[in-house]
Amino acid sequence: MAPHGFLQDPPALGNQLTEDDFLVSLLRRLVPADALDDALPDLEHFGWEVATTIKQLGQQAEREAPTLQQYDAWGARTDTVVTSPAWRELKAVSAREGLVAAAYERRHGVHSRLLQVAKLYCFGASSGLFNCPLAMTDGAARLCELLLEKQGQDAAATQQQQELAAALQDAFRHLTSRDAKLFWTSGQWMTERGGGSDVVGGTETEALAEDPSHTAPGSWFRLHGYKWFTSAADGEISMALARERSASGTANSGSTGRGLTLFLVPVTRDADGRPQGFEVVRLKDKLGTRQLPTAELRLAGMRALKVSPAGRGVPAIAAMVNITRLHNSAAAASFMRRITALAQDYARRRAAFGSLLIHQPLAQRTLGWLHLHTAASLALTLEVAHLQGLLECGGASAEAGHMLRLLTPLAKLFTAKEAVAVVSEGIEFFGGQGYIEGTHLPIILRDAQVLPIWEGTTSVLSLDVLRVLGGSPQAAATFLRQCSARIAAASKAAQTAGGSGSSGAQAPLQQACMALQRSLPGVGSRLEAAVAAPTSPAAQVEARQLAFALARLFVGVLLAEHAAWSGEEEHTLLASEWCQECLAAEGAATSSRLQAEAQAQLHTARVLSGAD
Ligand code: UCC
Ligand code: FAD
Repeated sequence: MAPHGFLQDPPALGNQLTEDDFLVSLLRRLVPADALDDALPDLEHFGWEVATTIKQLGQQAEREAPTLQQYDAWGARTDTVVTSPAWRELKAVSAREGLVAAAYERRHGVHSRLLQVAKLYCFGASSGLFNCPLAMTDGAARLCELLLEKQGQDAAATQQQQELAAALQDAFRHLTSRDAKLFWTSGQWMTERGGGSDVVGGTETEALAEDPSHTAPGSWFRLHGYKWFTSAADGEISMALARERSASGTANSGSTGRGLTLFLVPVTRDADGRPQGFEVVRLKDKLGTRQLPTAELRLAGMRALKVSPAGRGVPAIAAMVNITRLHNSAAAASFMRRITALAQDYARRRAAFGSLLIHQPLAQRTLGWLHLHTAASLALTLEVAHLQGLLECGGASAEAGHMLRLLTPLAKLFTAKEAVAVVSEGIEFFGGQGYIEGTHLPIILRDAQVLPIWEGTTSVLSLDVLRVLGGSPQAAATFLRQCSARIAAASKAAQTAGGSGSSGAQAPLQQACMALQRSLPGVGSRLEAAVAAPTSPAAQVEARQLAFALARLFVGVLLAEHAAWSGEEEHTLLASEWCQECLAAEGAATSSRLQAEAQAQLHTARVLSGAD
């Protein structure tokens, strides 16, 4: 007998690939059979590792949070970031499993990125947040790759350009290595005390050329400033933004006169372990992500290699940020999947009012809701990964390029918010146990809460969506055309199947397609208003609603498309439930109604926010 006469079976975690039917089904549709057959054994093996040994490492890394030893026993400043052995082992595992490398080896051509993201999705919730340094490492690798491609086109390279190419090649080789001894992680130093959203306005760090006659990309600079948030403070390199200045103090900030420049920064220490050109001022005391060493750094003449033209740092680092935003989406879906899988298992072990939760209608509905919202985020994330893979292998049409640019911020902002809501609901499913540290459930909630904040907050990314719509007249039209064509194709497939799918449940899919179709004019009106005046106060006050409307519609399209392909009842129900729950309001939106609403909203926002 248990000590107090009661012992609850804890939830168990199975293979994170094979038990995730929706993931496997999506992969079967998106990846050709030969490539998938080749990739599946590795994914299946990994699916088990993340449920067992890797999960334990992740939990250990949280228990043994990093610390900062600023001085040695003799009083010398060392600023050593002490990490858990588990954290270091997670780095080695990441290298061996090719969690960054796979995207660049391109073993599966255009599908390599998608398969890598699927693996990251399996890894995320077990990774002890090591997926954060991996995101930045992957972003830095992509940046190096793009910069090298640009360099390669220049036949008459100067000596500086050749040196730059050599440094980028060296970094790329380490960032994408499968050898744990060679593998490097990268930081991403953007945020300063003055602001992380408006990076240009907030950056005070200055870059001074070592040799004033050499300031072109490929030249060495010294950085002086203060980076307010630097995660993965134990990385070997970082990509950093700074304001370039000449020795006389004049700014060199490109044509806009306010631009930043991008630098590759080797993070080095001397033989006694003392940091070279920087100090770790402190580690942040955070709500979550406690496994992750997030530091404040003082840069005091740190050596840095200029990698972008003067003043073009933000557009240059955008290539990195777009990859880290994709990782953020994968992490969000991963947290959602983890809490859902655990809740589904727990429902078979926990009884209330005389029967197991799994047999009770309202508990079933809650589990269904968790599953639906997880599936939605996964489908959207894999769509972005698919497009990113096309782009990286030169197979992206102009249309795919527009979709990728629009869907990357949409997926990040949408999945991050979903993760917080889904994980919170999932925690509640466990009752009081969900609130108890030893269950390892609270970690998921506190870690999920960072997803909408870093890599661009929800509001900032909604404004980025406006930037995309305003910057390219084709973006909105492409989005609507894609939705319309894909809904029509799904509807046609559902008609053709005529109820002959495995379950004979095509009527709900037809209804879902009709609901999607009905919502198009409303979303179209929202888009029209945004494109007409993307920087207006009215567009800004509506930006989040627009972004979520676009994301919800597109998720509906993806779920309908998948259901039409598979013909399975479960997928049809996902599509129809999504459309019922999430699209109801869109059909009614007309241009004049939206205009009136935006004006009213501006007034309401001013009054209720206390701004008036
Ligand atoms: O948070 C961070 C690390 C956390 C740890 C890693 C977690 C990874 C996930 C792990 C999962 C567990 S690092 C800090 C991240 N910070 C941000 O993301 C900054 C958020 N703020 C923005 O995104 C803003 O919108 C800014 C900084 C981009 C605004 O800057 P500007 O200079 O005011 O913006 P402009 O003038 O509108 O844009 C400058 C140029 C334009 O191109 P040009 O000059 O050619 O017209 C834009 O089109 O940059 C271009 N641009 C982009 N291009 C801006 N954003 C993008 C983009 N996303 N893609 C392509
Ligand atoms: P602010 O920019 O001051 O924003 C404050 C609020 O204003 C936000 O809610 C924002 O949405 C809102 N806002 C801003 N502009 C507008 C607008 N135009 N309209 C409406 N609302 C607006 N940064 C790095 O560079 N490297 C890292 O490694 C890193 N690691 C991090 C790790 C953790 C755990 C955390 C929490 C943050 C990390 N960050 C890192 C910083 C992160 O990217 C920023 O916190 C984030 O980008 C927001 O910047 P901020 O904190 O300065 O907020």
